[in-house]
Amino acid sequence: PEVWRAALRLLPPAVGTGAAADGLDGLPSAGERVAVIGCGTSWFVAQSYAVLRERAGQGVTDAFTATEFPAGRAYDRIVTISRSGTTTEIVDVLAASSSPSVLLTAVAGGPAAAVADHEIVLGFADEESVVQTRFATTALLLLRASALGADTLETVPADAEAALAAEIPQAWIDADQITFLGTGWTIGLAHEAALKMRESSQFWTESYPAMEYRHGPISIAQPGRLVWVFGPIPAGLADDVAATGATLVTSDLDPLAHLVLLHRLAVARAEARGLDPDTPRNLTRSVIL
Ligand code: F1P
Repeated sequence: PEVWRAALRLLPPAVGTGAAADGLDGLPSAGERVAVIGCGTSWFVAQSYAVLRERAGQGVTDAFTATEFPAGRAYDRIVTISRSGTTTEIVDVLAASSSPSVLLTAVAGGPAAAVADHEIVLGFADEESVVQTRFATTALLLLRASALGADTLETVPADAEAALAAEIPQAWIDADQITFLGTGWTIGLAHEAALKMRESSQFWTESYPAMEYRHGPISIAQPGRLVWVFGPIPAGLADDVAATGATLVTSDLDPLAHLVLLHRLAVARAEARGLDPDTPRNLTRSVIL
């Protein structure tokens, strides 16, 4: 929560009420056509930010995983997200693009920064774990504040405190499958939650836009499985889930804080299986080709 508060303090309270603090040069201005690019967790952060920015009326905002960026398409700005600043696909996109670009990273002066026009270093949000939790959520909170205004997000760090203090029900730890759902900007959170569980606890998860759930994925719902929804649940979906016997998980917390609760469940499940949640098998801190 303190890291999130520090991120919010970097921005002026409301959008358009003043210059951002030193070190935040390069964030998009209202009206710009923006591409947001990341890999893995950073791609899901990109997806959430893209929806938030566009729905805040700030301009067309498209998210891509780096290898699928349509190189021929014109954007006013490319926002790249990479904790390590070393991910090869990110470096390749920045090196090939002539659009103004900004990199959000935890580590200054890496190869991605060398080919970006601006670098925003959130070193205070870095973490030792291979699995991204603090950096990714802090980067998203910062980007969210840049689109909506930091004043609208003042209570979010307190919600993270609540998530850190909450009890994790044993039934969640014992569940034999989890499907994560979201709408709008929380779809990225759903994908990120599913990835986090797979990485940290080698556990079977799936994720979808909420209304896609009824178009097939609901087939696997049954007692002993969780359907975890980030943000508002669409009308009728709770009844559909209840009819399957699966357990619905929703929260009054801010959806980003609800993701923190999921981080804690991932750790609990990893520990229950004797795994180290910070160092998943087959995964390194960044993927360099
Ligand atoms: C991207 C990433 C992470 C993943 C793992 C490998 O890293 O795919 O999302 O958890 O650490 O790298 P980055 O570009 O944000 O450094």
